[in-house]
Amino acid sequence: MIENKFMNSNQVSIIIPTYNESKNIISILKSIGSNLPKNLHTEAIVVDDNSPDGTGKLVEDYLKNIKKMADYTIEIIHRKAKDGLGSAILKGIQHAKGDTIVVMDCDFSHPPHIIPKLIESIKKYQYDIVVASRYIKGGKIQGWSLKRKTMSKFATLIAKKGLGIDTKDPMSGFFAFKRSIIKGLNIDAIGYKFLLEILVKTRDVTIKEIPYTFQDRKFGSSKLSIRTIFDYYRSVWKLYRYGKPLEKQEKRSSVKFLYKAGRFYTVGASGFIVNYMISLLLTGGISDMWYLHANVVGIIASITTNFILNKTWTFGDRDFRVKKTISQYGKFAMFSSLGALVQLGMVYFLVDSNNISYPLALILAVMTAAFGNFILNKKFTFKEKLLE
Ligand SMILES: Nc1nc2c(ncn2[C@@H]2O[C@H](COP(=O)(O)OP(=O)(O)OP(=O)(O)O)[C@@H](O)[C@H]2O)c(=O)[nH]1
Ligand SMILES: [Mg+2]
Repeated sequence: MIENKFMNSNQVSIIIPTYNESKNIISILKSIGSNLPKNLHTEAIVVDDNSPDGTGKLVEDYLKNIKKMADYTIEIIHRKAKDGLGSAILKGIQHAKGDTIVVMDCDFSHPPHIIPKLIESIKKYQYDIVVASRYIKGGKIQGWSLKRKTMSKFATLIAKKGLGIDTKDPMSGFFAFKRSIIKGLNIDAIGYKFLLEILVKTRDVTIKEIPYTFQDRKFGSSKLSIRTIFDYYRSVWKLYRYGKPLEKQEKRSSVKFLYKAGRFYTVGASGFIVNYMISLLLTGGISDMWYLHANVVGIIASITTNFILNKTWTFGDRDFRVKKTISQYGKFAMFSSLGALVQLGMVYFLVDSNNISYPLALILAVMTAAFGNFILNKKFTFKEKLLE
């Protein structure tokens, strides 16, 4: 999808998405032109979303009036309406002819004098991805409020911990990469964070970070909105589901089986705590519900937390389509009830007819019911082979 038959091996394409950037666009295009490495052809591709302030028209007029240069060309792509930064970048890449892609904002937050360093790291040192970084030694942010800095840091932390990314500034909007690394990838381009998606979806790539000072925009206004923030968390969630379960390295099926059984029992124990705490809280702590009602709420709550933990952790199932998840939940709840019946029956049988003491009978019954539950859920709820 992202391949282009005109791709040129000695050309760099710089993608600049714009929305209402009339006060910045011409000066950034000029500034990029005067900061380019020599002996290389560079094309700047402006992707404008029909900006109401006339950014697109401004570029068209500018292009009519300047002399064509041999090693720096400018193109503009017009889209009909504002369709988000990520998809604008993707559009630019689809159009690009270069084998090296640079992505940057138009508002001078990303200083053009860094561009040659990005290109050099790719062309000369053969890195696959180069990130202009605010969060390594030598990098800075100027002009942001504490609130904006905290939001950025928090989002970065979520990306690093949640998605297992080592890059210090995975939320950077200023980066370059070899176009070949995204060949064949299915890019969603939700929201702002294009780089994050590449970092998650590419494997075995070499990454370098180059420090720079980010400066808040002087002209025009921010497009960062609640929607942007919402889109960010949606994209992290989607990327999380894209990831592989952690135990993928383990190949021996017996070990995998024991791993999962261990997790299932651990989740069961956590469910017991949830059940116990909620039942107690509802009868005394936060309300004075009748103890049997409170116990029903406790049971439902623990089945729910057990389900979520087993789905995501024990079985590493990241498919959360609503219909599928509800059907899995139904089976899980059914097996849990069945387990409770088995447990009751077994305790009765062991204590009454075999004279085994109640505590021992309880342990045996819980272990057996939980094991049966594990097998049933493994096979029927999460559709795994028994030994896997
Ligand atoms: N084509 C297109 N460009 C966009 C869109 N949203 C943002 N941009 C551009 O993407 C770049 C980054 O957007 P900014 O508004 O600067 O976002 P930000 O850097 O997080 O916020 P500020 O710097 O505070 O304004 C700028 O060049 C914008 O003009 C969009 O929906 N479509
Ligand atoms: Mg900006």
